[in-house]
Amino acid sequence: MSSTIDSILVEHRVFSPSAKAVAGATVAGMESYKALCAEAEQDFNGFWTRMANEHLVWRKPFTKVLDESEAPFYTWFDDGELNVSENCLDVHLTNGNADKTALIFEADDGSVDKVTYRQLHARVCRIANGIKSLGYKKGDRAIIYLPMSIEAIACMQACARLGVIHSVVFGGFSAKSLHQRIVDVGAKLVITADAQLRGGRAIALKSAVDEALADEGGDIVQHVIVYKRAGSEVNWSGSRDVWLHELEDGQPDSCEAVAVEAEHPLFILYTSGSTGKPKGVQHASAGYLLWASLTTKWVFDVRPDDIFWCTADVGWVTGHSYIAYGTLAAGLTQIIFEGIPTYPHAGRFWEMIQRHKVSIFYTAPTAIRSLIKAAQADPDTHPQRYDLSSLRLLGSVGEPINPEAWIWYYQNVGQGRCPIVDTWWQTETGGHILSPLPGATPLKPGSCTLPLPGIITGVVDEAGNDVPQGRGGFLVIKRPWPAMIRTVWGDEERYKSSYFPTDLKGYYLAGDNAQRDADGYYWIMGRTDDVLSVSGHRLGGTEIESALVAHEKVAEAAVVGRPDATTGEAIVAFIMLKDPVPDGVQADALAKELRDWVAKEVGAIAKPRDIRFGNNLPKTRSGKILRRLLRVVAEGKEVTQDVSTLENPDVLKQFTGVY
Ligand code: 6R9
Repeated sequence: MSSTIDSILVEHRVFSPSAKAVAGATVAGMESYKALCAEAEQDFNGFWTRMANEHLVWRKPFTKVLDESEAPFYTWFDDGELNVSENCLDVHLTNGNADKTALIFEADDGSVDKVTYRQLHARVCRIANGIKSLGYKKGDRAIIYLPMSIEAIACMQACARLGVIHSVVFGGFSAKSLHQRIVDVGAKLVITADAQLRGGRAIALKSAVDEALADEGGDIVQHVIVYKRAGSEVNWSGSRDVWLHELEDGQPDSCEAVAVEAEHPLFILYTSGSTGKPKGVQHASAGYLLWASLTTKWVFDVRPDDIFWCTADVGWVTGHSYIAYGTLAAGLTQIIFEGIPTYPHAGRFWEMIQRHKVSIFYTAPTAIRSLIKAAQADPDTHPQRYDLSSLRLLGSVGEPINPEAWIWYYQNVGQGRCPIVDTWWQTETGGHILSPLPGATPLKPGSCTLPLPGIITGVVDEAGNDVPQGRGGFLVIKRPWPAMIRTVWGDEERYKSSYFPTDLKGYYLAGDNAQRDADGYYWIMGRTDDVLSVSGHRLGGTEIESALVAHEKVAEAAVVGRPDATTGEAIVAFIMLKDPVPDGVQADALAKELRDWVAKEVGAIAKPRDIRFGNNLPKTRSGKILRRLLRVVAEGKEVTQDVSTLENPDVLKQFTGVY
């Protein structure tokens, strides 16, 4: 991380919002921002009551706001009832948005399909009726394993309409990971596609589902709904498998939305934690939707004619809050992109912004960095070759954006005209937590600036005391907020120990290191645990280690991140083999075998970039692997730290070969 921090310190420019950005903004000027913060501080429950009444449609009004009696199991608006899908779709049938385009889908091959809010509503209703006809109802769990498509969003919304709790699994995860999630969540229904199309290739999805269901415990699944996307061949189980188009066929265009309690789980999304298997982050209906739609309106400063493009996949939380829920509730027109940024050429993003006249573009630093590299290699893919005059606002999410990338993004994509909102948040927070407001906050490249109104954050030491400005510490959220994680699905102890450790004054522990500057601005300095951020994707080092150790030739493994100019971090695996250490061709072959193994066990996104073999791993006398030393070795640097705690200091010398 040190290279990132060093470069942060050399960029001192501050970019204040232009008069144009302030004019007509949802939150216009710092005074308006401060007034909202003050309102929340003076009357916390009153502030959230006002927001929940102004931004949500309730079936049954709430009388309770925040209930802290079972802390840290907080509830919000507990006695109220609503339906999330009704708030995202039905509201637009009567507010003038019915014939507004909701989704513009651009396929991998460039073909385009559009639906209006009225059409999307009808589609969601037909799918919901189909799901209902199979016998699923409120409280059942469904796994969604679909490519980026109108169908993926419609299926999420259809579940929400019925109170069926969904858990979306990113298409890049393997059958094994899928199986783990199906069993953990107790899913009776799986919704998938025959295959997904990316970069001109069809990648099978249905066969991964078949494989997952064949494993122990997979037989709890009663139905697999299959969206025919690629026309690929699939194996078919007559009693279990149903084509989506046949299920929808003949279903009515309307479907009564089921009113659910505010705290009814809307979805469970698995994310990597510091230890063991992924955690099922459980979100509630009302509080989550309130914050997803409120942050959409504030942070993206939504205007009626905006064309919004978030490049995330619905398999991640960003795709939940800012594609499937908050942005629909806010009535935006959105781009849904099936493909990848480099196909058929690395100018694809800029070409799409030009083609669809995108006004708000929200992406990850890793994408920006890889497109900078591509533009240097091939000037035809440089954003300046495209007409990007429709852009008004840029966003960044997923990992720290280094000032160099920030400035490039600002100058070349935003043409010096568009504010950049660097949004810090997590799967667990449900929506943005630290972020500038484009019509108010002066920007400092590399900083995600300040907490949003109603959010009380801090940087503290091990005892929960605020650290002085300029000093690093744990990023915490001091007061509950409506979109916070409610629990880890099926594991209340893990929820408590991961996020509310004793000694921390009851604060929510984010797992990131941060520091604040003299203006109170937050600078994120990376994770405090072994969670890796690879191309903006959150992966658990422990998960990858367990996968490696499960291979017959591996005795022990340690996985660390090495800073990478493009992907943020690259995965480096240190492997202790059962047999003597190979070299040359044999080592190359074994490294390939292990990479393929990880792809099968966890997913292709988790493949180690570098593999280093040795006869032992550096350990303390009590047997703990010293990953901080391996990080130094992974960077190709010499270890200058104190190695006196090492049982055998010479152990570090053996990892010379990189495969
Ligand atoms: C939304 C999302 C969460 C972790 C988080 C932090 C990192 C996210 C960031 C950022 C610096 C930003 N992170 N946004 N770091 N600046 N703007 O990414 O959720 O996948 O759960 O990851 O990502 O380390 O703790 P998730």
